[in-house]
Amino acid sequence: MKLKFAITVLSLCTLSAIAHAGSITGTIKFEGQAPTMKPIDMKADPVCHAKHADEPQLNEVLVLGEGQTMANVFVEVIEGLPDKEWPMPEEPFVLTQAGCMYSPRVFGIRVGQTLKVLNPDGTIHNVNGLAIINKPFNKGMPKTLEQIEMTFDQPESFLQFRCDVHSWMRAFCSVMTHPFFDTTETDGTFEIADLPAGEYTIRATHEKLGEQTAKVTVTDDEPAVADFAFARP
Ligand SMILES: [Cu+2]
Repeated sequence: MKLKFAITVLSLCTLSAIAHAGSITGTIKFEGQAPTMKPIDMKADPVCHAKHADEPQLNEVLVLGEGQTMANVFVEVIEGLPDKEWPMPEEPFVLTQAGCMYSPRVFGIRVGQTLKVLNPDGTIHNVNGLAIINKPFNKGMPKTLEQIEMTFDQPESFLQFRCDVHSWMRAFCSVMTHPFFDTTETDGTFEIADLPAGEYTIRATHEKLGEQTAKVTVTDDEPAVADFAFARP
């Protein structure tokens, strides 16, 4: 994917009091004139439409915070980890469809971890998983079915979820073999914690603006910082 982008990687950080060792942090920003996100027309389903009566729901392809910080960028370690079994979260990961929008839109889950998908809307959704490496699935969720569960048995990046009832609904799930990943929120920041000291390659991926990688040195006593900037191609 050819992208014109600026990338800044600061491998040293001067913060010491608050950040802890063995971590990578950073901020991700959008550079240039940001496109205006349009409201989503949900009139096709009056239940969805009514849930956003006070304020229209904007398209979430690009979600920016103050200073054009970017939400929904998935950051993960892709090289440098020792080959071992990493501890698994005990809790399932929860994806909701409240207000006829997937939340979170972009997320990571572990191979074998339960994904709980909620339908609190009182309308029908279907969860169409366009898996390429895992087995594709398509599960209907009539309004009486408030919860389903699933797991994934293979790592896969940006497995896309769609709802065929509501064409605007999209989510992207990365199925991971380790816990060293994070998704930015509106403030654009991420933190990958508890990393053993070492040399790593990390990758930041946005659903539309592509991916970037950076090499980062993690030490026991100094957190590393990797900032990324994305722009329109
Ligand atoms: Cu739906």
